[in-house]
Amino acid sequence: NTLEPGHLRGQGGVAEDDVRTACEPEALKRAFLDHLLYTQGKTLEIASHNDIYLAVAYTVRDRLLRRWSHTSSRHKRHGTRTVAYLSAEFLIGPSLGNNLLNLDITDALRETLARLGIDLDELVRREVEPGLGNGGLGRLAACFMDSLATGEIPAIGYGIYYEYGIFFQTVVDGWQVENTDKWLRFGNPWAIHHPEWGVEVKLGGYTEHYTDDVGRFRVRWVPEKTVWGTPFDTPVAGYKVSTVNTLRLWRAEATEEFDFSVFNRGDYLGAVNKKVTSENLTKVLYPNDESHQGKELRLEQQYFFVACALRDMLRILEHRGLPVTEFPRAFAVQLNDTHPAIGVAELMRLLIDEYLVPWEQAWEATRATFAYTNHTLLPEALERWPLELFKSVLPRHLEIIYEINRRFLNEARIRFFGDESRVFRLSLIDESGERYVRMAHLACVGSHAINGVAELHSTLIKEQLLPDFYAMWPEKFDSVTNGVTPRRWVVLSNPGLAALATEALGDEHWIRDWPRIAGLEKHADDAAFIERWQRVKHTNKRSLAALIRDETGVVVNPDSLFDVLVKRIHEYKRQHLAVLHIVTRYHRLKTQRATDMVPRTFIFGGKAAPGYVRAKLMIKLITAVADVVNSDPEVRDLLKVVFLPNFSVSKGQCIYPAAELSEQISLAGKEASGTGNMKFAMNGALTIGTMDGANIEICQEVGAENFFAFGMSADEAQRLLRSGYYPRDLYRDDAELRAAIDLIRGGFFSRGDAGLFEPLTNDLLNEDRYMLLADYASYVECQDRVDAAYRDARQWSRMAVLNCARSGRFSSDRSIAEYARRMWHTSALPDTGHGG
Ligand code: B1H
Repeated sequence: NTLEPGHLRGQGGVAEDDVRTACEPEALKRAFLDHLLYTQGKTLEIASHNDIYLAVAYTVRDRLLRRWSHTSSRHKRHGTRTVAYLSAEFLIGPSLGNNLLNLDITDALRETLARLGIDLDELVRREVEPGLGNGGLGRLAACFMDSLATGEIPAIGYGIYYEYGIFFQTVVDGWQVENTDKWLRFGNPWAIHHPEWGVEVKLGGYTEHYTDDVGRFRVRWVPEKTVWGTPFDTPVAGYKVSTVNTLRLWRAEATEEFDFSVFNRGDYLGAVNKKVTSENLTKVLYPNDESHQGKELRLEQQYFFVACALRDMLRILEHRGLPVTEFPRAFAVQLNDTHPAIGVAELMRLLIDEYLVPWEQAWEATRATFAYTNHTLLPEALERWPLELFKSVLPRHLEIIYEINRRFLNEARIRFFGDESRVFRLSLIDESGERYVRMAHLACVGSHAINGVAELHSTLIKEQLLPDFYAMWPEKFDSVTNGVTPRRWVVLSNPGLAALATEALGDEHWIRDWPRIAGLEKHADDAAFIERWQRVKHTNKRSLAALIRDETGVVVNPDSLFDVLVKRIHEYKRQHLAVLHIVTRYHRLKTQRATDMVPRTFIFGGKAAPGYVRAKLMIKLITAVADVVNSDPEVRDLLKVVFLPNFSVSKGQCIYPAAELSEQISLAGKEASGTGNMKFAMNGALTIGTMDGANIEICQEVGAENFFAFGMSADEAQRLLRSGYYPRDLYRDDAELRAAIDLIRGGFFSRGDAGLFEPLTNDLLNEDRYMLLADYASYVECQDRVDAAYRDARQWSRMAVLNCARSGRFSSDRSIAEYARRMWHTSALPDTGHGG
């Protein structure tokens, strides 16, 4: 980082800030009142909360746009390589607080608005967030956008402007109920629609092969339909730098208002219907985290946004006066999982069919352009499209994939002489039964780099997921451990900790250079510092307790240990293992009068995919146990269980800073990385976790003595599975485990309905794919050690400080620096303030 923090003088101003975008209190006031009147058409007297919010947001946006236009012209002038981050999900969270922070105008605006009787913090708290992602993968893309801008790396995020984001979760009688997330209802002030950059996207139909006038062999794709894609641009500001990058999300529309041939036949409704069908394309985000559904609309969504993105990059290239052959030097395209992997075939199609580039040259350019990040090893999440479906949506792409495959397999046959079974396994087409296109294989052959998202995950990719590709191209495989942005996850979420860090470290450099947080380590034994640390944590716990009371009616004790498990609900993440532990505690309380137990509050949150029956039953189990435990007078304050509905970015911002124990209890080998684990550690929670994903690296960094590790390693789990795993034996031999399972399946938590949780308990006894029972004893024993450690408040806080101080590696700034250097070959393009 060569930049002086705050090199933008005065409250976040760029040198050329004009009257309109100046950041002094007077200018902010003028701008706000102008927007209120001239954009919203209201005076302060009659303005609604939303009018005020929008006028404030527009005031902030003007300042972003000013910097954004400077950034664009600087990028154009220097013609440096731009990162195009392709992702079906961007879970950016609320924008106002983040933009104020990065522009460094929070205090000025707060003061200005206060004088008008407006509470800025209330506007920030009440902002609706766009839920354009499912979980970790989408949130990672958002953290990366923040780090790219902060690192001043030219970048555009490309994705989909879903009209409905991830569903809104409520809990009724203990069951998850989904409600549509109409996030655009009151307008989205951050995005600017650019219909003039619209592109036409073809879908379906067939291909025609012909020879053109000059005797060249050509292919024409005759589509069944076309849709029109237009971008919505959201400026993404870096932290206290002048760079503002772009998040460009595409919405589908009908190509023409009416299909006139149908219209003229008098079928007015049919014509309108066609328009509606086109618009369905970007209507809704698929809510199935980590489970692939071979739905036609989903494939269309993926192709749609990728086609729009690549067309857009070609437009930019042309605008810069560069020939198409310069594409790989102008853009580094990162595939966030296989959801945009069709881009490999689409770029080939554009180059060979539309720009008439010879195949070999096009292929070289394509491979130099793309890099692929894998995010999961779960077989049910790996994307494969039935061949017939694929052909009906993308007939030309299937031909191109066949040709890529033909050439690739010839190369493989030479490399693996005589090994036809390996060639069969490598193929882009799965022919073991019904035929499928394997998207991970397409992404692999079409990319120059492939990475996993944590060290263990990357190793397993090489050894188990793609061993044949690894044997062929070992040099392509890499590992980049995930990270999260300390701006949102510490500075915005935990202002108390931020103030303490700045004071202890003497400056704010840690905000852009997170490893400097290591400086807190030398205060870990300072009694005065520890006391302040504890006060911050306690304040955060009280705010979370208030939120819990407001949302669930449950009153929790802020002096109890806050033990938190928030993430998507999935069997491999094993929320039900946490329930087994809670039931064990309850059983101990009832049978042993264990009065010396450390009072704990177990806080759960997370959404289940609407069609994932088992996951929904897991929510019901959590809430059923909560109901019984919370209303048992004998339990008093020793045990409380809450399920906080609708876990989201905003909820996370309240939860992570208040947590003391972070539950990361997936079966080792199943969680690719995890990123929540990092947010907890940064905020000074200790982790109880398995040796899975990035937990392993967190444990390494913070030290095993400051981490509660339990359970089998990935190796041990696989060996046990291979040697024969009999969960029922474990049940038979462990009295506490038996008691816990028996309470659940006996109907104790379901008013005597013994059948309710049987799908869960039967599975645990008979198959237990995620080996909860194998890790149960180790988990419970580890939780007893947690109790013992928590009794010494001073020592606990010391460990908490060390967790935070040693989390330096888990900033997304570090992840982005690794991608930039090793995959993208891009570097920062900072504003030198001399007109570049
Ligand atoms: C992750 C997904 C995912 N891995 C399919 N895979 C989806 C797959 O809608 N879909 O079809 C949506 C999401 N998400 C997560 O990525 C991993 O489970 C985490 O371990 C990891 O931290 C995160 C970011 O790398």
